Amino acid sequence: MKFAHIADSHLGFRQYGLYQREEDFFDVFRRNIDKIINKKVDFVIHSGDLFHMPKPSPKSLLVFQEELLKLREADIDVFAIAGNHDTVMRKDALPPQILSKNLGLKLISPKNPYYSYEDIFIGGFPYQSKPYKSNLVDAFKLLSQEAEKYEKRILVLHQGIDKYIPFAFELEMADIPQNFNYYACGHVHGRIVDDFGNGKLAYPGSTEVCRRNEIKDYQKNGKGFYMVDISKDIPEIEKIDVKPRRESIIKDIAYPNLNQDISSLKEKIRSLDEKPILHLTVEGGNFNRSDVFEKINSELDDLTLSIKSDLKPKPLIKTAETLDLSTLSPNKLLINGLSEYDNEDIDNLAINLLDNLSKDKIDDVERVVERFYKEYFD
Ligand SMILES: [Mn+2]
Repeated sequence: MKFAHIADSHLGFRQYGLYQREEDFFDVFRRNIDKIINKKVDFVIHSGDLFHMPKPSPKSLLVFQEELLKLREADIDVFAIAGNHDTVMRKDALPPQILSKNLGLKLISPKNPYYSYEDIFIGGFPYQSKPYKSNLVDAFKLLSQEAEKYEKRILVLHQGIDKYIPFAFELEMADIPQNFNYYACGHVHGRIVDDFGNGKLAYPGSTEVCRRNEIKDYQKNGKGFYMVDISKDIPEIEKIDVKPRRESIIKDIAYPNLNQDISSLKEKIRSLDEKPILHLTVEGGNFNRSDVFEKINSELDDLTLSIKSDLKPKPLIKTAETLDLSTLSPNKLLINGLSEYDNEDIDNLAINLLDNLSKDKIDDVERVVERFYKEYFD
């Protein structure tokens, strides 16, 4: 008895506002499903964040519908729970997965917290934020009790657990019932397999790279899904890799090597099938930011989908002796401290915040921050 465990496909995520990235997420999802069908599994568990948004675009819904129909054609059942991305945080709100119920999707929800597949219990609870942890703990009592009636038991979750993300968890290890054979988790985008309870606790990770800080795990552990043989005493987990079609490259360049490193990057990029996303850091020299920015872009822009550059020239460190003490003011000190951004808007933001905060004008602060955020990130 084998099943595929997949999570965090984030269909509809248009990273950096680029439609090619949205297509990348669709593409890798389709290839994961093809491989799942190829592996002739009995069923699939999707552990949440199937969609990137609780109100997915018609295209995202369509892509999922097509893949679900392929699985149905192959006689493979699909069980799913909602993650934080595909949940509207409102009582009794329905996740978009519900639209696929009539196509056979088995949605694990507060209304239907568990299913059985032959002698296997498959139960769980959708994502709960930390203040609502008691919902989970209550559900665990019921699930753990019901699961006892089955030979094999799977708990499906979309949560952060303290052991794996110590700064942003909702659940602690001690909250999780011990009597399951497999804990099919989603939410952490890296790949994790651990011993827990009567078996294994696993995060298959996201199917694409959603953030820069996931690149390291991707390079080390790959991306894809897990194929689990639950018939063994301890579930056997096979890591199946499905490579995203586009590479993400992180390169730290010491300024004196700029030319040399750019040519070796060019060479590397020419060997790739798709234009990569490039994360460049240049530091270690007294250089002019806009010159380096221009150089990088003129050399690499055509070869890449997107370049994220972080240019850090050596700061001109001022000692107390060289500082003109007569002109010292809080605003000047603030701007001095922000010199590495070299951005007047950021200087103004800081001065504005300092001014309003020191007068306790919280409403004004909120307005200022909101306006700044809108201009820069919307
Ligand atoms: Mn996610």
